[in-house]
Amino acid sequence: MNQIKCGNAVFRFSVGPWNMHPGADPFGPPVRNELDFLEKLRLFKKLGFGAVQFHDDDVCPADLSPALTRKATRAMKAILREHGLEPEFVAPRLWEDPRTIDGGWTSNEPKHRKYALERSRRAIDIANELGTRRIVLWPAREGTYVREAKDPFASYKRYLDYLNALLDYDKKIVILGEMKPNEPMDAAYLPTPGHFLGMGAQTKDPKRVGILIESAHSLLVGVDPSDDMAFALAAGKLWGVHLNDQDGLKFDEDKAFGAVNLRRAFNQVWVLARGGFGRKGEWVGLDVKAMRSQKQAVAWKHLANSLAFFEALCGVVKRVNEATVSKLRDARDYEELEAYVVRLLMGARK
Ligand code: XLS
Ligand code: MG
Repeated sequence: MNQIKCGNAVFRFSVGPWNMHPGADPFGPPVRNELDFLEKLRLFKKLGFGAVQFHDDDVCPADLSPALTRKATRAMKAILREHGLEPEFVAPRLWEDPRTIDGGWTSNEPKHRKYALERSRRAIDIANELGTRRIVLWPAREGTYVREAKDPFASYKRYLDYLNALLDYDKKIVILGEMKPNEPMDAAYLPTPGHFLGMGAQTKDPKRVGILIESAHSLLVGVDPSDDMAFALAAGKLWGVHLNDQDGLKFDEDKAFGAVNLRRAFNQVWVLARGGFGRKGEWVGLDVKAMRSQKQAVAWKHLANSLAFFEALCGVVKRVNEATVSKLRDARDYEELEAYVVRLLMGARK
């Protein structure tokens, strides 16, 4: 299960340590113990993952000196090697610190913007030491609760300056924007992958600016995730995915991939397979959370199930007869095309 060949694609899987979490939500405290990090790594390996996604402070606390950060990062690198896992990316976690209450690089407060930039540079140092070029930006608080709180022109300029500053800091890193339209803020600047690529094109090095698409984030915009993925793939910009599922326009649920809408999940796998995802070393990442009601001993099943559903959908993708699809498209018999796909999902062999 470590690798699946499907269509033009080679799928290998990654996961973040926050995907095994103790179940706290805005309305209640943790209900499970935080698992020891090494236990998580053993479990990830056992389930078939090949890489780990990191926030900077998943590697070591954010306030360590540069020397201690380097030491801790080297230790983490050794641990990963021992467990047979690779680092996929590092993402600066800019949304939990008191200095980023009102955002990092779009904060109105200059000293807070400075902190956000310094911490992001440090995340790049960690990525280098760990051995990955990928920096993921999930711009959690780069937006507003009320429109008038920040000057949008100033915010867009700060956004661009920030991206340029990161690209300048290290000429080898690539930036993957993971856009989400809302939550925690009411409205994020650059709510979609298209917005981010639009700004990426204005940076000093557009070829190092790409996209990580999370299924639930597309759904929160009301857009089909497979279309977002195809859009980025067609532009050569899909450098990461966070597969999960989402039941309508609510909070970001991070449900197991395929658990809500199998056909929607199928379309994502089909697009990734046709688009040759993974052939340049991209990882199929999960970003899923166990339900709060899940007991400790089985709070890993959301990961196992997501992988199993993905693998089963690869099986469905392999059974798609492209000639049948073309014929039905040519005849404009979309009812039959829909029925064909639904029958495949219900187990039909052809
Ligand atoms: C939150 C995001 C987050 C990122 C990593 O909605 O999905 O978990 O993937 O910073
Ligand atoms: Mg995510």
